[in-house]
Amino acid sequence: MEKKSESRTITTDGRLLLGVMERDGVETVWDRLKAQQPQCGYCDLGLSCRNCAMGPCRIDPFGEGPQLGVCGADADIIVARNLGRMIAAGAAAHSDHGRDLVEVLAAVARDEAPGYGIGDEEKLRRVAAEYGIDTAGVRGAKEIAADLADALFEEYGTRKGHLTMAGRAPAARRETWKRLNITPRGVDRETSEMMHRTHMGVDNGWQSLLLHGLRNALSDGWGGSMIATEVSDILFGTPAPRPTKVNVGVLREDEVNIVVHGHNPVVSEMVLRAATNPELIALAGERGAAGINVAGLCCTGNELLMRHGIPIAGNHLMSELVLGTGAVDLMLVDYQCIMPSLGAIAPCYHTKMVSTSDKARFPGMEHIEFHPDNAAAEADHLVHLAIDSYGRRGRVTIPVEPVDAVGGFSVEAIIGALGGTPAPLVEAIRVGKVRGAVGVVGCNNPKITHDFGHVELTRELIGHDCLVVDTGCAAVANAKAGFKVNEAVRYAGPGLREVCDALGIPPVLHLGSCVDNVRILVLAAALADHLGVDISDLPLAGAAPEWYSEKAVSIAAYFVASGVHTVLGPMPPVGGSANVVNLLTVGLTDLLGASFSVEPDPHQASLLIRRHIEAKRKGLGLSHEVPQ
Ligand code: BF8
Ligand code: SF4
Repeated sequence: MEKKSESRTITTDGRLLLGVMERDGVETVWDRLKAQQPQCGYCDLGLSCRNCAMGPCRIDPFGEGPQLGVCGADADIIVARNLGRMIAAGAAAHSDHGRDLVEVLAAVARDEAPGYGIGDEEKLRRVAAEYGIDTAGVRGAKEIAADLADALFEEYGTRKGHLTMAGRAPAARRETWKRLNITPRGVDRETSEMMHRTHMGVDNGWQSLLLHGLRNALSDGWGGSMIATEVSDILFGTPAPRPTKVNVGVLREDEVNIVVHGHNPVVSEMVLRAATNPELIALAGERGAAGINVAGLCCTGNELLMRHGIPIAGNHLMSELVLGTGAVDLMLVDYQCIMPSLGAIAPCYHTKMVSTSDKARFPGMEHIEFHPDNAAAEADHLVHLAIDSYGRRGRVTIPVEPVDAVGGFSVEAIIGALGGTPAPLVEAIRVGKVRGAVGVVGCNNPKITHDFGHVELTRELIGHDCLVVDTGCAAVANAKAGFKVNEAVRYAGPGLREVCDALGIPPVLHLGSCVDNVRILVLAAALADHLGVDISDLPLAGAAPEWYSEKAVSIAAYFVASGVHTVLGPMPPVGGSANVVNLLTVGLTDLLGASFSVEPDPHQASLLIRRHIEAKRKGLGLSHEVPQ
């Protein structure tokens, strides 16, 4: 048993809770992965297609069986179409999340969202000015918010020909996009066009399909996700560094525990507010609880962690295991990355499960729909449900103490820590104390030992003087590993250590949720602009060591299209086409100055990344070495 849990996760809380769930006969994601073996080899290579009813079709990778689908599509077309649809789904998820935030902003402007307000008026004015909105002092915040919400809705189907926020990219990058005809035109347009192109009988050029995939991804990175992040900051405040705690040890045995899971901060912000309502705290006290504790999971958790220092109980592969503590009185979900298994596991441990979004239903969960106009009242109701559930607890197992971390590194906070300009970071890179910076991002995937990819890669990178910025489930993994306190400089190489000590920052900076990957784009653009170069000239890289989701494919594609070389852990389903693989891993370098690599071994991935960084240093005329 011990051995099995060790191959499944590197985390102590994960291993101990796997033991609990095994004792209780509860099936988890790892058991289901095993039951699915062998997984379909055609699908794994991207060689199956069910885009129409003449199919489903598959291409024989060994050249003996069919080489064409019924319509005549070959391996290159089928692989490129499948990848295109993954990007479209990922971009749609992020962008639709962004639209939900814009709806709240519009409702706030109309005074139809009780409990919500403008959390960062300075940012509201700054973003509004970017959209050419009159922000003169006499105009009130709500008036400006109304105009900005209109302008942002317009981005989803813009007729301007390009997204406004794409203007944040360095001029050289925008020129490249223009030359390749991949400037993102509208958030919904690119996703819709991808679905069109991949319909039978439309785009059958594997190269043009892949190029449109990049444009679709850019409409996420410099569009939908960027809108999600910016509007979340405007509504709930721009993050600043603050301490927090991580792992399942953040649950409290003597308090009512509410765990918020998903991605959209709209519901969780309101629940957090309700949890501080003195009447509800008093009610919890009457039921014998010492308080009401809100903790996060996945990216909703990251949103609250970034802005309020709310503790986070775990990342993707902890979402089932956390129920095994028997200490989760209410789990509240919004959307994305919520395993439909949760509703079946929860009753084994008394946990009340509630879904909140009209577009995300789950078996075994009560559905209580949140809208801007009813959110404040519903949040109080949910806290009541949690207090009731506390009284039904059985055995509680909280097997570890939480780990300290610091989150909240928005670009504004990072530039603030640098003294208001990127110059000190650029200088540290120039003199070689910091070799470069790497975004370690993305999910967990049960095909990779939980957190191993993130933690080992990050440990190696900071040990070799690369600053790491992270988001999503990677950020939670690195926080659990203890990399996000100032004392973590002990894991850093001497140069990075000196710089972090001088600035008073950890060697791994938590930039937020997955939509917050756009903070990495904005930071990269600021560094490039400061030096007067393109993003692809900088000693930067991205990595998604344990990715699983379609959103991660979109993120990786917009990183590469923005000029950031990106290393994936798990292989995407493209192996069935040598042409597609070659374009993604080699050919894109000529077009974009960046491409993809795939390397599941974190030590090898670190080597690849450091070689790339040293090559970029050389290109900039900086000191460089040959990483071994
Ligand atoms: O958006 S990192 S497993 S939780 S997809 Fe999901 Fe992946 Fe986690 Fe956040 Ni991002
Ligand atoms: Fe088969 Fe072509 Fe239809 Fe795909 S689109 S299922 S390859 S016939």
